[in-house]
Order: sequence, then structure tokens, then C-alpha cells
Amino acid sequence: MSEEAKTSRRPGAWRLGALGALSGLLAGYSALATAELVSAAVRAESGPVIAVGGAAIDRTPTPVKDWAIREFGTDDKLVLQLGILAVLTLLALALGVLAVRYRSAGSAGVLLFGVVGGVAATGRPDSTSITDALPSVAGAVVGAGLLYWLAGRLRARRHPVPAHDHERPAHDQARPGWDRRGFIVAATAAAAASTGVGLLGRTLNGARGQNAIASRNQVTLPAPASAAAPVPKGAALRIKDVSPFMTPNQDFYRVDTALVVPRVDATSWRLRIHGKGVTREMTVSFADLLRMPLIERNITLACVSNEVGGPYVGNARWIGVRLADLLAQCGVKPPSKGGPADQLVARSVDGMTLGTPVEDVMDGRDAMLALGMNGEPLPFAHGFPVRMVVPGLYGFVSACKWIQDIELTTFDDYDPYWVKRDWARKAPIKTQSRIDTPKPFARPAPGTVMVAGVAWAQHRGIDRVEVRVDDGPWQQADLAAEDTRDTWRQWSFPWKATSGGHTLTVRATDRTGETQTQKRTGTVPDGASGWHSVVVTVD
Ligand SMILES: Nc1nc2c(c(=O)[nH]1)N[C@H]1C(S)=C(S)[C@@H](COP(=O)(O)O)O[C@H]1N2
Ligand SMILES: [Mo]
Repeated sequence: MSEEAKTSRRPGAWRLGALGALSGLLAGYSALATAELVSAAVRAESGPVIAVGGAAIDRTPTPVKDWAIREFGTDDKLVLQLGILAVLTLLALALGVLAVRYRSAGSAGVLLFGVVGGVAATGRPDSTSITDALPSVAGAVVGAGLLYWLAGRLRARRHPVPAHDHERPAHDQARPGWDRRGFIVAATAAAAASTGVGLLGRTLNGARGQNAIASRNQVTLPAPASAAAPVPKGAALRIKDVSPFMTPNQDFYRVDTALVVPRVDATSWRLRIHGKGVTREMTVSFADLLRMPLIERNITLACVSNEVGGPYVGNARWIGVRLADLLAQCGVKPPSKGGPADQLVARSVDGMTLGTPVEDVMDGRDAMLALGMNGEPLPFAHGFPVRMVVPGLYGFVSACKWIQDIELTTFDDYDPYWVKRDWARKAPIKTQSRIDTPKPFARPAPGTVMVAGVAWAQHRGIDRVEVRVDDGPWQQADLAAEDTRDTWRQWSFPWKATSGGHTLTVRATDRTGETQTQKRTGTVPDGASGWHSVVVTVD
């Protein structure tokens, strides 16, 4: 082998920069792959991208988070993860370039990111162990080591030129070279090994969810002791483009902070009920709950982040255990009967906390620990194995998914997750109505156009819906039959449409006689208000 094969002439500054950037990318890739594998041994959620993403969600100012939910909806988490990966890629490229000149600084930079990831992972609300920092730290050590090695290949000194090597020009003998072969071998090996390690980590992380999937497949929901009354025939209008009366599970909106949907094994799941005024603490298993008398109810769930006219509302048939009965068994009394706790704090496996008024849960409404949704066990994304549902309250103060702990406390003593982030302590759902058809900027033909949609005022009920064309008088819409006052109600209005541009506006009146306010407010702190309007052109 000639000397030429061991060291080549040092490449120009640009080539060198590019090789450095490539080294940085490989270092980042190997770090993430290592972290993925280690996270399989610790916890899938402890991986750096998930941890940093989760920490970012926790710290995102409320207006930005609210905006992200509105703009990206359920895709907000994908956007966030892609954003983190994009930033990491840029930083890896930069550290790689830096490492060409300052070898140790490049590696130190990679280690610093390991520290950031580790701090993020251990700082998440669901983190209970310092081991959550391991994936980030291990990944950073591997990445830093690889970068150090690769940067070294880029600045290898030529071996001393043997005396008999007379052919070489003198100036070349003094020049630093680079270990081209060493670089290519190391880079290729690192890329291949990282891919293998990363895929193995992925597979192991996936396998961890298998027990949860198996436990969900094994669930047979028993017949409820108290079935929901059949939905009246006239509750579902046969009008194209109106939201279906029952929202299918796959179309049901999803709002939560979980970057990885928790996959909880129902066979090892437990729920603990404890706290102020609890005279008999209780820990129940999923099987325990299945043996209790179940109620089945249609309840419309709504998110406080839903803007006027927005999509974060859905109606499902829930089956579960009446929460008030369970609390009563624990000795809990509502404040109106002298109970010391006025706030029920539900805690999920992913560290989310939601606070609900004990009074509301125990006032006779169908608040429940839901086990089933539309005839099947809860989908993982909607809280399997158990979630709370409380008619009349926005999801963020009631609908804890993946619940594992209920603590009776007071509003004075504890602020749950969203309350710490500018949202209201108490949040009954505001009366709202939405035009589903025609869509904004539709171009219907003149003649009769069916204007239709849904209106909701959970636990009060909808009594009237009115439609206004431009600045004309309010006209009564036809209301579909009411299922229960906890469900939304469809409505329709046959409009004699005339040519030109028109604004259609809707408003609803609930059973207390209160008409939806015109006053527009944003979603923070306790839900948007105002009338929904749609602009169309008839031609
Ligand atoms: N564990 C957990 N539960 C949660 C949330 C969450 O972020 N984490 N979000 C709440 C909010 S804001 C709403 S609106 C409902 C949404 O329930 P869905 O995703 O099943 O529609 O879940 C609630 N329960
Ligand atoms: Mo929500």
C-alpha cells in the first residue's frame, strides 16, 4: 500500500467544510439512534426529541399553543417534531463545521445537547426517575465521540516521508493531509451501525406497546346496567354535509399534549382515589370497573380551544362507571353537603392534571369514568383504558384521558396544568352554534339552499336556533329532535337564496333562555364566544 492511500492532500476549505458538516450530521444521527435504543430500555417518552418536544409544549406560551392547535389541529405535534428535527439538523451541520478547526469544541457542543435533552426528559411532569436522562446522555456521548474521531481523520498529519521517497515534491511533504480512507470507513460504518441501532430501538419501543394492544383486544364491554335511551328518529337530519349526529371514533377530534400516545396495559392499570374527605381510599383495576354497574350515555365533548365555527367538538356514546357513585363509596361528600374538597384533580399516566368541581361531578349529572366509546373500548388516542367525561364542562377541566389517579383537594390548594397556563379554573361549556353547510365561499345556485349545522349547550340543552341573512331579521331555524340536553342538536334552515354575495349568521338560545352572546372573545381563558358567520356567493 502506498503512502498515498493512507493520507491524501488536505482538501480545500470548502471541501473540508462540507466533510465537517457531513461528520456533524453523522454524529447527530448516531446520537439519535443511540438514544432511541436506550429509550427502549428506559421509557419511550424519554427519547430526546419527545422529551424536548414535550418540554417545549409545557413551556409554550398559551397564545402560541392555542394558535398551534388552531392552525395545525391534530397535526400540531408532527409539526413540532419536524421542527425539532430541522433545528437539530442545522445545529449538527454547524457543529460539524466547527469541529474541523476546533475538534474538542464540536464534541463539547454535542455533549451540551445531551445535557439539554436530559434536563428536558427529567423535567417532564410524567418523569419519575433520573434514568429518563440516560437516552439523551448516552446518545450525546456516542455522537461526540464519533465527531471527534471523524474530525481527527480530516486533520491527520502525513506520516514522516521515508528517505527513499524522492519523487515527491518537497512542499507536499510538509503539508498536513487527511486520512481519506479512515474517514470513509468510519463514516460508512457509523451510518450503518446507527441505522441498525435506531431500527432496533424503534422495534423494541414498538414491542412495548404490544401488551397494551393485546389487553385492549381482550376487552369485552359488558351490557350496561343503564342503557342510553334510543336516539330519537328525528335527531339526525338527512342533509348532506351536516356533521353526523354521532361522531365516528376515527373522526373524533383529538386534543392533548402527548407526543407519543400512551399505550397503557389494562391488565396492570390501576386507579387510585384519595385526598381530602376520602374516608375509604380506593384502588381499582380495570377488571374491577368492568364488574361494576355501567351506564351508557350520549355526551357531546368540546374543547376550550375551539374557535367560533371550529371543529373541536364531537358527540359519542360513552359507557362507563358513574363517578359520583365511586366517590360516594370512598366517603366523599360534595361541598354543598359539607365535604371539605371542592376540586377533584385527575392525573394521567403522562403527568397531565385536570381539575373539576366536585360539586358538578356529584350534582346528579352523568359524570363518568368512561371505558368505552361508540361501542368499543376507548381508542388509545382517546384515553384507553379509562378516561373521565363530565357533561357540560370543557375537556381541559374534566375529560382526563389515560387517567390513573384522582385526588380530592381544593381550588385554593392546587392549580392543575392548564390553570398554571392562564386558563380558567372553572369552565362550563358556552352555548355555541355552527353552520356546517354551505361552506365559506361556496357558490350555490339561486333558489332554495339548505343552511344547516349543529348547536350545543351541554347540560342546559338547546331551545332555539336562528339564522340571519345579511342584516335582515333573525329567522327561526328548524331544530332536529333533541336526544338529551347533554348532546348537540342539529338544525336546518331552507333559505330562498337570491343572486349576489351574502353573509349567513347563526345564533342559539339555551334552555335557561339565554341567547348566545354576539360579543367575540378569544378561546383563552374560558372558551370563545360570538356568532358564526359564513360568506357565500349565489350565482
Ligand atoms: N391526559 C390528558 N388528558 C386530556 C388532555 C391532555 O392533554 N392529556 N387534554 C384534554 C382536553 S384539552 C380535551 S378538549 C379533551 C379532548 O379529548 P379527545 O382528544 O378524546 O377529543 O381531553 C382532555 N384530556
Ligand atoms: Mo381542550
